[in-house]
Amino acid sequence: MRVGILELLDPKSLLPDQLDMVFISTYTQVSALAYALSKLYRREKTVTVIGGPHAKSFPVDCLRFFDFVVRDCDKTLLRDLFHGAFSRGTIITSGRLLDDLPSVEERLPEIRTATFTRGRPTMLSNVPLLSSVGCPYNCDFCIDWNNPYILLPPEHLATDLRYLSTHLPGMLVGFHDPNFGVKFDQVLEVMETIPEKARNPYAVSISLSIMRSQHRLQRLKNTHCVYVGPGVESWANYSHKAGVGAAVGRPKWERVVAHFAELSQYIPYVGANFVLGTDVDAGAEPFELTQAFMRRLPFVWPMVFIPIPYGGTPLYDSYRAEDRILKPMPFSFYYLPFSPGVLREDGRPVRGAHLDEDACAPRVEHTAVPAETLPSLPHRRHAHAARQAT
Ligand code: B12
Ligand code: SF4
Repeated sequence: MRVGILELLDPKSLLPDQLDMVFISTYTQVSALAYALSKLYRREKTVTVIGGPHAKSFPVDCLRFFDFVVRDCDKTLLRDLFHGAFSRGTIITSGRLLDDLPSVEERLPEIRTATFTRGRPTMLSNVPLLSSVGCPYNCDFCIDWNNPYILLPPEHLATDLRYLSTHLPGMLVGFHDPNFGVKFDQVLEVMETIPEKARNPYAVSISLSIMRSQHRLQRLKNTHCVYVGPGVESWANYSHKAGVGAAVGRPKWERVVAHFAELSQYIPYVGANFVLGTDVDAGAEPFELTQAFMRRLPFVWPMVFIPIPYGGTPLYDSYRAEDRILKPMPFSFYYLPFSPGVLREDGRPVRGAHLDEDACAPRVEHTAVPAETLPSLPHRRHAHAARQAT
């Protein structure tokens, strides 16, 4: 099969034959491939289980193709699943937030397969780590909007960092925390226990509000942070996470630009995430400010996302309530256009995208089969507010 520019093997040939049970994790964009694989396996009487972002967003849709759909998961749930505790055709969840993961040492075989080439690390090899789950902010497009921030046991992070510094020195660590360093001092104190020269470089997704002082930026630099990717999102909203209080429009732009310029003095690679096309964006200003940002800060890598209403988010619930979601459209059409940050102008490469104002029209052409509405976990914040709107 052909995926992008890579010629890949038939994915089914990557696993042994005659399996009893197959587990598949996917995000929504490529869920069609996961569905197709499940169909193939079920023909052979293999039991299929789906988990991960797509299963969380659209569990009912997944049931069309899978025997089991898993939302929150842990060892106990898997043990129960293996022992036949659940009936086929159900959505199951542990009801517990993840609070522990296998260590890097335990995951090493998977890390090798995922990121080494011919058994050896390369320049691009990296190790995913998690120091926390959840986030204190509540951006309406985000799956973490109502998941509270929970720091995973710091001693586990310390063990992993020590292991990495001795067994995989110099390898990039990619933190998968939705919002790294909310408990900044606690996380950084752990990182500072590793001798300075032995610290692995690391990359994080982190809010501007967390990187609010030069002291914090210096600590990120000293612990060998090489990439930060904060979300600016929209010029007309999401300002608290950008550390600019209630400022929007040009005043937000001024402060955010100054902050990014400061970041780049401490962190070698800086990205900026934008969400363009929510209802708060109107007229030419969002495009002009985004373009001005790109031109002012050519060393910041801009990523412009079109908002996607994933199931389980307030964005999805409100669009659905307003009948703005087209039900028959397949999931794969959710994702275009996806705007790159570098375009050409008059034949010359420039930083700055010419974004089409019509892309902001208040109209969503994204599919969806209704998301199922399992009761929220009791500890989740604001859990029912948006759902009540439907
Ligand atoms: C880190 C991260 C990334 C990283 C790493 C991605 C990677 N390939 O590993 C980067 C920055 C590269 C990235 C890119 C993208 N991401 Co991302 N990312 C995340 C983030 C912040 C954390 C994911 C994570 O590692 N969590 C830790 C794990 C342990 O937790 P979990 O995934 O919730 O898993 C739990 C359950 O789902 C279950 N589970 C998970 N997998 C499985 C599998 C099985 C079989 C079972 C039974 C259970 C199970 O067990 C866990 C414990 O309960 C999430 C937001 C979030 N908080 O989930 C977004 C998120 C997953 N990303 C998202 C998206 C859309 C993308 C992109 C498609 C964006 C784009 N357009 O390019 C790309 C995809 C790139 C790719 N090829 O994977 C969406 C997915 C929504 C959806 N329904 O599809 C999310 C949810 C963010 C959002 N918008 O709300 N992402
Ligand atoms: S700050 Fe980031 S992780 Fe937190 S709710 Fe907003 S988008 Fe999600």
